[in-house]
Amino acid sequence: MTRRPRLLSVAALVALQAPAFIAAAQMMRYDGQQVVRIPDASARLITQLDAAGLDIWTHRPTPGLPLDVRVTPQQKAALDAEGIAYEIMIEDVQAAVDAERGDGQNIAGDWFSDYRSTAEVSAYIDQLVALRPDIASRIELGDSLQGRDISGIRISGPGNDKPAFLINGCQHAREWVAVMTPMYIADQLIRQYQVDPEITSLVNRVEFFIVPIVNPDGYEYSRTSDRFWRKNRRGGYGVDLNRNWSVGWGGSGSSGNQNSEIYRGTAPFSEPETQRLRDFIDANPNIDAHIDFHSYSQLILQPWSYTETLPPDHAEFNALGSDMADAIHDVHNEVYEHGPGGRILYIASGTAPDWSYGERDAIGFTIELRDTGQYGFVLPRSQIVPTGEENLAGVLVMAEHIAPDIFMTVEADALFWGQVSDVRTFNAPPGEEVFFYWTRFGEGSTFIPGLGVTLGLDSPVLGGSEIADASGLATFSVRPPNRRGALVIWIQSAVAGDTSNVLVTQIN
Ligand code: 0X9
Ligand code: ZN
Repeated sequence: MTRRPRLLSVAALVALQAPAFIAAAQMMRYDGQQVVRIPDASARLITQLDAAGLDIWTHRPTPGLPLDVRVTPQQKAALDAEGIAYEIMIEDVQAAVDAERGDGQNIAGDWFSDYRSTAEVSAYIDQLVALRPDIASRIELGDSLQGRDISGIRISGPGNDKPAFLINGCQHAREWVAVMTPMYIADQLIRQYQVDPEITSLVNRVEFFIVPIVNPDGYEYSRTSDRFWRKNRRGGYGVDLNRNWSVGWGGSGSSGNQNSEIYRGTAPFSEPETQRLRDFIDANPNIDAHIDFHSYSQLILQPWSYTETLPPDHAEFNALGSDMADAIHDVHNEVYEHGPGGRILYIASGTAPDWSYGERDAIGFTIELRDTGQYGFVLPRSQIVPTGEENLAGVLVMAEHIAPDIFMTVEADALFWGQVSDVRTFNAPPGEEVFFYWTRFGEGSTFIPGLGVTLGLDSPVLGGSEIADASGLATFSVRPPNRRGALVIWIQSAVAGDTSNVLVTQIN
């Protein structure tokens, strides 16, 4: 028996390409199509499939890692004829699309029970701002190619000069859960502010910028015409926005062919959408962290994407990636692998996070959201909230990383009943008024509206305030009142926007 060479004829595949049938409603249909997973696709086969215009859903040329591709019955027969082994991931693509859309009506009630249009996302941003105008405002990055607004939301508690965190979604049109996840994060940062102590503290310490839809033209096209559209709408063929950034632009894992799903465009930043996001990052040089959300595969991709070479900060990124994966796993037991994108996924040149890291020295990660291929891009609506919940946990870990908690420390001399002793606060902002609190009760959480901070104390008593000196030291005189009550007291100091550690000390 002779073994056929595993080389697919590009001509055969192109000839077999069946133009998708356009229904009366102008929504493309995928009757008879399937998504198959080729377990060990070679880099060469992937290039051939891409050149033949096949719709590669996720590509992993590393031996042993799977490649998912959407095929017509004819294309599947061509794979069979070439002896290429595969497993069927989605039996009936049209049925999956129909199930995702339900009866075409939005489910009433919770906003996160269904995928939302650009207009609905925009209106919800306004609703969130209206809930908390003290910490939230709308941001506008400018227009897309077809003149749609690229909008977002800024969320931060009182105070200035904070590290900023940019979270964006939907460079790729068909990755719908990558719109809903940034929106879920925005929703929770606002609704849990002054409710959840960790979120309160992080919103006080970090300036969050959330831009859910970088590619509104492609997203609307995916919603109304072709569910599996990926790129922007340049010339009808489209440019892959995540191949249009300047770091590594033109390298491998991108294509100069307009019909390729990874077409890089004519030059770095040839597209208005990438220009808008780049200009926004340039206008906010305090951006220290950036997550670019995509789907699917459940991956936390650290730099670099354009090369397998490890970045100078690899150890830091790897530790952070691991902590994020753990935090995500703790929520719903979902596994997200982490590692450098160019190593654990595939080389992709001209991506957004490589630019934020390479050109702006921010921590630039890509997160591939749910799932691992059962539904792929057509993730059931019931998974929107769980995906948001687990990724909020990952985002909080990255936020902690750029804004380490507690820059102030509080110390006390030995305290005696009825006797004056000193309490000192270090590392306070020079010239700022520092407030000193104490309580007799164990750790809890109490929000102090005037300062915008959450203390780790139950029923705190304001003990006094001092102006920090040039070295950041503030000294308070304390006299524990009487001998009754607790033998220990809890002490904490605070300035606008931040607090010290909680000191638990005994009264002698
Ligand atoms: O190819 C992309 O742009 C991203 N994957 S997706 O399936 N959502 O299109 C991943 C880019 C991140 N980096 C690397 N692949 N190295
Ligand atoms: Zn993507």
